[in-house]
Amino acid sequence: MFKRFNERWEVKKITDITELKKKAIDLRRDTLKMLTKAGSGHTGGSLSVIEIMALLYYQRMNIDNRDPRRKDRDKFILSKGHACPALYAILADLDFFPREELWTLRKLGSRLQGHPQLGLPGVEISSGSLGQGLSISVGMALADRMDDLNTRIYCLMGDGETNEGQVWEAAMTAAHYKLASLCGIIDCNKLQIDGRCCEVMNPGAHAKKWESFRWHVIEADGHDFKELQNAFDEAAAVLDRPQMIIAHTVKGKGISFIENQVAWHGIAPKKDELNKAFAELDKQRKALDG
Ligand SMILES: Cc1ncc(C[n+]2csc(CCOP(=O)(O)OP(=O)(O)O)c2C)c(N)n1
Repeated sequence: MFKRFNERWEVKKITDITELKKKAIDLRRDTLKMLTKAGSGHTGGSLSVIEIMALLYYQRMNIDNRDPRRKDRDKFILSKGHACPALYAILADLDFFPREELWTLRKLGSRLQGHPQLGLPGVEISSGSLGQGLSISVGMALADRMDDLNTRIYCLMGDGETNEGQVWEAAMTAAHYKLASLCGIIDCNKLQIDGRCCEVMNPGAHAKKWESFRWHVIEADGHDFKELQNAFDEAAAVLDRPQMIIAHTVKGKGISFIENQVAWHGIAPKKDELNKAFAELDKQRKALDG
């Protein structure tokens, strides 16, 4: 039933960048299909996080689909919970739960709700109320340190999400406790629910802010696997403070008519739009196959 990849951790590792790119295309397909079947959900912000999450899940994290709550696992906190279709696509692909369940997204009684809920294997926290994930991550990093566990905690937030004051309490706490096992990522797609971040509530310069909070800051193209690899390598080498990767992304990445459109924040593709999107993804796949 489970895919076996190495002795210690039951995780499918993909090191080849072309293979990762192919995986990203497959994940976009599943994400879009899920949303279309549900008839609602967050398309733009699910598509912008695909490469970041694919790199973590397929290459970096120690996780175990036979024992999702295993104590010494690395933890991924999807603080921008509305992007959960991307998370579900990955967890199903990694056999944390049956793939058929993907098509129950947002249905009554489904374990795959419009925001992640504890109870679905692989989901670390119930999220959706923005601003809370980093505080929870701080708690997890402190707890794992107390238990002498050599784990990494990854927390993915939206750039709009950083409007929440609680984020900055967590930022201060993580630096105070020198939580070097904590790596935050901001999906910096420059849009949020109803407009451009700089117009709704301008967060200013992300990098300078996190640096002033005594985090190690790294900027990267959030769709470029090589840059992301380098960013996560650099982060892992930091031993005295938390790290923040500011990942520059495009909301709706991969589908021309969804990219950079605020209107696609909280709607799902209709059937004909899904077909158009699939045609674009097929083209991208062919280009990779050479
Ligand atoms: C506490 C809270 N306030 C408001 C919302 C409604 N909301 C859902 S998504 C969103 C925009 C978030 O923007 P961003 O973090 O940039 O996400 P992305 O654009 O990447 O989808 C808002 C305000 C929420 N989920 N939680």
